[in-house]
Amino acid sequence: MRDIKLVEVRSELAAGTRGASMGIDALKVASLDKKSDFFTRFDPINVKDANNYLWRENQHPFANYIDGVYEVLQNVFQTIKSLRSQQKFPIILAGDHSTAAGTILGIKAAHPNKRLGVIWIDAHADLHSPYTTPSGNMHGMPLAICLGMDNLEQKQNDPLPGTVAYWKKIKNIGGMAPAIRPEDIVFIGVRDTEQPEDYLIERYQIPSISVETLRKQGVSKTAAMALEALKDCEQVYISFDVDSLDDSLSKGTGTPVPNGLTVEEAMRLNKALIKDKRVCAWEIVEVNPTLDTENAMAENAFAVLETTTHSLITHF
Ligand code: HAR
Ligand code: MN
Ligand code: MN
Ligand code: MN
Repeated sequence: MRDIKLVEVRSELAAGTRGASMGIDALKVASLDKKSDFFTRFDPINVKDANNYLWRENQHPFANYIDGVYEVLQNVFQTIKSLRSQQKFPIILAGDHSTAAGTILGIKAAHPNKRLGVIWIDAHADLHSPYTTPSGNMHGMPLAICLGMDNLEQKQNDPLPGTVAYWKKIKNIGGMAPAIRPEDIVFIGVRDTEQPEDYLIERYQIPSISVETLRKQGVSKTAAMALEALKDCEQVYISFDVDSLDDSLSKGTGTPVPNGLTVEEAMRLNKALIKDKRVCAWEIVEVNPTLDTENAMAENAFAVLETTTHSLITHF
């Protein structure tokens, strides 16, 4: 039996559009509309956000609100490190995707000697640093944080010294950077990247399974391939960004992208992946109900959340 702990992080600062902090509540509304008892089964932990920073001026071009994001990531880190030390299985509901860095660093800190693999289901690669970001939005940076990679070869920006100081502190949360190696990442559904990210994917040969390939070879084979690519890892974390879904199904997210997964594909994929005994945490992010119509995004995301959790409960 897996000892599941639901973790709620109303993160918001790292997205470019306001509203992702309300994503968790939109998931709860979706569960009510579906008459699901999902949320009655868990007593969630609430991780403290730092959304008050939004009423101040952003001091950090090229890493917006990095001072606040640093606080949130530290909070997520502490929570996940503690849960993993107690062998609990965190299911994390978060706003913006920057929180995934706190999750990864926390998993690693609880078991520093276990090699950690990451399955990143997203339209985006989230490999930017303040030196390469096209937007300054830190939800495009969590994997660079965990890899400890600035990608200076592809430098586009000159972040302020104060920003660089925070960036160093963020990469060093937990004090054991880097938490993951590039060869221990697998991308699924990534289809909207910038040149500096393409450079890293190419240079480190990070496997990236496209929606087209997934469809051609089927979901089961894709799941098996992803897990096989991480065969040297003793623990695996799965990050599900809802913009991996097709833009027709994900209007209620900050950065929808065409040619994505169907809800059915996402459900079957996560269901299959989570049956691997090395998987130790699962995260869903980036639902933004302020951009949505009739809560459609949250309903799609909730279907994935419920199915994946059910698969975890029934398999173990
Ligand atoms: N790569 C772009 C940027 O850094 C867009 C990435 C942000 N979107 C996300 N992350 N939701 O997956 O601005
Ligand atoms: Mn993302
Ligand atoms: Mn994304
Ligand atoms: Mn490998």
